[in-house]
Order: sequence, then structure tokens, then C-alpha cells
Amino acid sequence: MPVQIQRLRLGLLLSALICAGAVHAAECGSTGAEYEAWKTATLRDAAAAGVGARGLQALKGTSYSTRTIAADRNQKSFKYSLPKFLQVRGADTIVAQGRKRKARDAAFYAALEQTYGVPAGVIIAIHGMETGFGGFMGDTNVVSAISTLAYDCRRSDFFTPHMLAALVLVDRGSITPQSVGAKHGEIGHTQFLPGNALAYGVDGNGDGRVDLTDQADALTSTANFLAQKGWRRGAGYQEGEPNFAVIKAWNAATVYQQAIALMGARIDG
Ligand SMILES: [Ca+2]
Repeated sequence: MPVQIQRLRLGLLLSALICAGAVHAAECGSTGAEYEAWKTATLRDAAAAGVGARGLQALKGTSYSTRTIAADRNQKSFKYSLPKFLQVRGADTIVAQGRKRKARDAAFYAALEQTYGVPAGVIIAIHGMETGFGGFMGDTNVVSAISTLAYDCRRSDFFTPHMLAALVLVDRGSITPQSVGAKHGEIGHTQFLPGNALAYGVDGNGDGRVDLTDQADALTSTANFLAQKGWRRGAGYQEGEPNFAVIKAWNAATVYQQAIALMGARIDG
């Protein structure tokens, strides 16, 4: 299928997903008590939004994730200074390992920069920060986690499109009902939320499937995300430079943004 038609169809699908999120027929809850009732109503919404049989079956199989809710209720905002944050997150180790990774896979990262304009250091710093280069990609069922967050009243509007996207990812074979990720349903090496996986996912290793637990797919998708968010080829990415604004689109925390920029420069340097 021509790429343009694929993009058009994806655009229409996403519009449907966003509308479905706004309809909000299913009632949210703040405990697990009404989860099954929510699921019954949401199955209808999901079918109406165009989710296929495999995705619907995955939603049916979910259960209320108490671990996800516990993690969500206990989220702490970043209170560290930048030097403390860099220390706590092991920036020196990420930079040292990152340099080795760049040298070892130079052709891969050069091709990424060639295609998307994003230098290796930024991609590698994100990879190191998100999962320790794939060392830990999470242990929570993705579809149950994201469905629980869509059901939970606290941020239902934000997570409902991600829940529908997760079901579409199941339809497409990008994830399975058994896939695990982080506690808010983030997937793979660089921890994409399902909606971002659907919108920005790229088949980097060319096996015909977008699988973000595959390193090549995940890093290519990360470069694509940054490119789509407006990365300017050849422009700087430190604070005050054009591409720092794009790093902000990756993570809302200021110290995290600063850390990515600084580590990226050390890996690229
Ligand atoms: Ca692939």
C-alpha cells in the first residue's frame, strides 16, 4: 500500500479514536468496583471506533491493575537539582556506555541521522534514561495497565485514546494481550505510550512489524517521533537552541530535558 494512503488511513483512525475518547459513554471509577461494567460499555465504544476482533478480545481479557493505580497515586514530581538528578540517574555510566554503543553501531546511528536528522547522542541518551538500554522495559501487562488508567477517573480523558490505540496495536500484531511494559502502559526500549507507538512507530528492522521491544524498531521510532515534533537537522539541541523545544515534547520534566541534552552532547562529542 502506498505510504500516503497508509498515512491517510492512520489519520482517519486517529481522528476516530480521539472522537471516541471525547464521547466517553463509559463511566469512570476511582476504585476497581465498577471496572467490569466500564469494560462492557467500553467494548461497545471500541467496536464503534473501529477496533477489530483481536483488540476487543484483548480488552475483554483485561483486569483492573492495582499496581498501576498504586504507581499512579504515588507519582512524585521531580524535586532534584540538575546535578543531583544526573547523579541519581547514573549519567556518567549512561554516557560511557552510550559512547561504546555509538562506536559499535556507528552505521545504524549514522543512517538514523541521515533519515531523521536526529544525532545519535540524543537517541542513545533517551534509550539509556528510559530503560538502561533495554535492561528493564517493565513488568506490567500493557493492555490492563492502559485500560485501568482509561477507566480511572483521575486522567480518563488523557488515557482513553491511548487505551484505544493499544487495542489497535493488538489488532496489528505490534503487541499481544500478554505484552508487558511499564506501569502506565509504556512500551519497549524507549517507553512509548500506546498512542505514540501507533502514531510514530516505525518498522526499523524491516520485518514487516512495528515491535518496540525490538531495539532497531524502538530507536527508529524515537528518531521519527522527534522528527515529526519538528527536529531541525543540523541545529543545536542545548537549552536556548532550536531543538531543545523538541526534547521538551519527549518529557515534561525540566531536569529530564536538560539531562538528555547534556548527556547527548557528551555522547556525540
Ligand atoms: Ca520490526
